[in-house]
Amino acid sequence: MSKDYGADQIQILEGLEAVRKRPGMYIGSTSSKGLHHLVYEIVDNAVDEALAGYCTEIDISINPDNSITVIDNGRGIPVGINKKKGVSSVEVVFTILHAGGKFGGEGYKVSGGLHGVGASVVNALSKWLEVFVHLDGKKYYQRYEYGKPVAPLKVIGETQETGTIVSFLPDATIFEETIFDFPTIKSRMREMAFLTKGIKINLFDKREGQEKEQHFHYEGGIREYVEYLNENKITLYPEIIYCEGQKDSVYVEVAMQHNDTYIEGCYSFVNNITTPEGGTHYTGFKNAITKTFNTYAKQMKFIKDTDAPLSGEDIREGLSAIISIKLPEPQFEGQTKQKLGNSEARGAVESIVSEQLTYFLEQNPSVAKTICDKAILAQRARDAARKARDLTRRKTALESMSLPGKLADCSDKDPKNCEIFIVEGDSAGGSAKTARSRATQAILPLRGKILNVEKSRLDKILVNNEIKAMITAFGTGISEDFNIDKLRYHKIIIMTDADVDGAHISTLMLTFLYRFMPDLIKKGYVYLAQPPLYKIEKNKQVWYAYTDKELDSILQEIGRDNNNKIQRYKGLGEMDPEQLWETTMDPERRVLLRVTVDEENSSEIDITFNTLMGDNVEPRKEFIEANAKFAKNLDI
Ligand code: TSJ
Repeated sequence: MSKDYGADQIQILEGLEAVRKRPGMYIGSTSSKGLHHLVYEIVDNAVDEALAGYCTEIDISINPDNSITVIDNGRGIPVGINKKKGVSSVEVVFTILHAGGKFGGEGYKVSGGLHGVGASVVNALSKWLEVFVHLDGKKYYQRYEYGKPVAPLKVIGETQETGTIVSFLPDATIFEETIFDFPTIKSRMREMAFLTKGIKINLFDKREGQEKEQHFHYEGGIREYVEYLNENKITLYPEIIYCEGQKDSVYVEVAMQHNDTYIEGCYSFVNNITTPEGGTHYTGFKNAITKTFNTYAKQMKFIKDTDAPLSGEDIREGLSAIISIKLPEPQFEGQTKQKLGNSEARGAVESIVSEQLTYFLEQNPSVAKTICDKAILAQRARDAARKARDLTRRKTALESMSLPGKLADCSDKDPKNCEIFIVEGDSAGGSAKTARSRATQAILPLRGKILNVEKSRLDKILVNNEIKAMITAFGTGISEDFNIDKLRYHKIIIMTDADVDGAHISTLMLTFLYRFMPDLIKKGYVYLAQPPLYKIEKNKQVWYAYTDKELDSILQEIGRDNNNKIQRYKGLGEMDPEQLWETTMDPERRVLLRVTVDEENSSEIDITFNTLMGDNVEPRKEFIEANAKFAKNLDI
């Protein structure tokens, strides 16, 4: 017995050592992303307890020392000695890899999500971790350092409550980033609360000077999630279509509602984990709605038997939907392991949605007609767009589509060296053309506001001159035709005025790029130029300030007196070419923001801007300036 115990201990330590040696294998990365996964991993355990029906409330705190505390009011992690391992079940949870549901004896089983890597990985990657279990009238406590128990679990007092409290401090020698980001945790917790109806999730930031809290509680679950997705949009009907059921041990929940945009916003989850690449459950959903609407539209004679059927895309145009399934042994496939593979999920979702949606359409004929009408319009627009695109495709093939007339191209033909400035307005475009370095900098002036591609159908988009000019200048094609190898410039720089209109135009530009050429953003080719806000002159010397703060510090330095001449730039047009060059375009001196997207959080697109100074300077973390909730800001 004691010999076995010793062998087990060694095995455990080797297991945790493996996690510390190759953290990326267990949590994906040691960047900020991996750091935040630690929190989600612990919260998942508490959510599992809620799914099992024993926990109603979870508190998460970011503590002043940047450690995390998670508290639930569940049953408490079992404290008895695990027969096989010879230590408490609590210690098993925190020291055995992949403990979730698999380890022996006493019918111990994690209920809901048999996913994730478990609390032991968090423990292994923490400088310290403390657990309190409230159970059977007692308070139990144990502490670990670098994954190793300091002492066995012991009773430290009495309590009438039940629940589990876990605190941990990520090991700074393992993570590149150890500061938690409140908005990141906030949006994941909101998502968790939507996906777990009825649960109360309270999030606290207790760090000095940034104290704040958020409370999430949705009795309507994913129905409220869909309301949230459509919050700033015009919906086509007031009802949320909702389907729920279980088949072959797959529990299925779907909620959906159309809005008046042309964008599909369907998000799928398996055991509360997002599946950005979809998979069998999402396929089942798409099959179900395509078949059900076609059957209904034919039956009601909205479309003739001889007409082409409505395509899935036509029906999903403007659809916001959440597909959430729970199943015991999810298999994830694909490069990023984000695509569900279980075939039983397809059948379960397809049959539950088909049956309940058919019933809904029969009960709600006016909603059904609204959706069918919209899908039929979408089908016509798509036909028109296809024709327009076939035309451009043929052009590309035959006459290699000539570059737009307004483009002042650069002479260097190696995309790596080249950049294109998309400039608002002809006059600023003129200055930029004069100012530029001809060899490597191309200028494309655009006139006025560009089309909001989320509010227009593809046929309109593809005949818009501004958009056509960008597509041909970039050289990549769009959507299915997109080919990044044909990109003609490795920097696409959006240059607009530093005012509200300019911000609006940048947003519309980014919307277009994100919807039609998302890889340009994902691969880091898209930038925003940063024209200065102020010019300060004193005794023939000139300074530029890019923010109000910078203006302040410059004035501090040179003294606030009457010899200062301060000019506030209202637009790029106010600068002469030389000024534009030295403040905004010169690779040696300019400030650029690189645009990135947070892909984990697809239902809430986060476009982030990272400041780059000069060309050869590394991104400077302390400079991360703006974090715009992109999807929510489209209607400014
Ligand atoms: F795993 C963990 F330590 F990270 C953790 C677990 C962290 C937090 C905040 C909570 C939990 C947790 C685990 N809360 N509730 C539970 N429940 C159980 O472990 C449990 C309790 C009773 C039974 C039973 O069958 O009686 C089974 C389980 C899995």
